[in-house]
Amino acid sequence: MVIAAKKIQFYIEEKLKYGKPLHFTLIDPQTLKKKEDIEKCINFKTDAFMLGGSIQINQDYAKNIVETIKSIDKKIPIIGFPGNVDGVFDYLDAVFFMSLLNSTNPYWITGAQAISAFDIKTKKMETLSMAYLIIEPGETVGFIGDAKPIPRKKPEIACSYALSAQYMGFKYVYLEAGSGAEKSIPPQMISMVKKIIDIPLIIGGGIKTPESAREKALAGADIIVTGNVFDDDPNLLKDIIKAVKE
Ligand code: 1GP
Repeated sequence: MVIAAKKIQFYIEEKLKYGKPLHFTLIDPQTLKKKEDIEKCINFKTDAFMLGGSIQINQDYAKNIVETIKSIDKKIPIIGFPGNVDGVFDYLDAVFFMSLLNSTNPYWITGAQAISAFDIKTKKMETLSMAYLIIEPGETVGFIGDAKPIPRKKPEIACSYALSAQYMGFKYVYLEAGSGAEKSIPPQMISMVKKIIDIPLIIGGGIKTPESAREKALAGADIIVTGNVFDDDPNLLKDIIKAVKE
């Protein structure tokens, strides 16, 4: 039996041992990206790239982005963040094998995963199993994923889902407010979930400022994901990444 080596999982575990949160840059391959902007992210010390999105995925752009990142830095991980079965791009270092646990549609919980599994095996790609939880407002991914978003004021519901995810064997929990969300994940929810689980906690959606990133870090996030900032103002990533790690 051949199982893809857990190199990226090891990379993340080793970095988390330093006791500081990590920053991942999410790139949505809806559009092509400038090499200089990717270079900035790497120079600002983002810890990994995630590649994916919910709609209008362009395979050629995804390939171009992977090649651009690797032409600058061969070692920085590129992890797939598939919004559907077409999101397992070639040449990724690993893929988040995600289950949208609070979807109302089994397709997003186990269906798309079953369809993708053999493709991932053929590609010999490392998988990082992740429970994906949509928190209000949920934005596009909440709509597409038929989610029943967890109310912002009900951190105990997020805790119950996150703990059940750990018991089911997931390696990561991601609390997602949705890309472009006006309101990001509340710090109280982050700290309560962090206290209840032992696996790394990923936070994303609507984090646009260093202050917001810092708030998530202080609340207990292990990995902070920003997406839109890359397209809107890549220079701001310098201060956001600093705020995550200080
Ligand atoms: C979306 O959590 C990510 O999946 C990133 O969200 O684009 O709002 O940073 P933003």
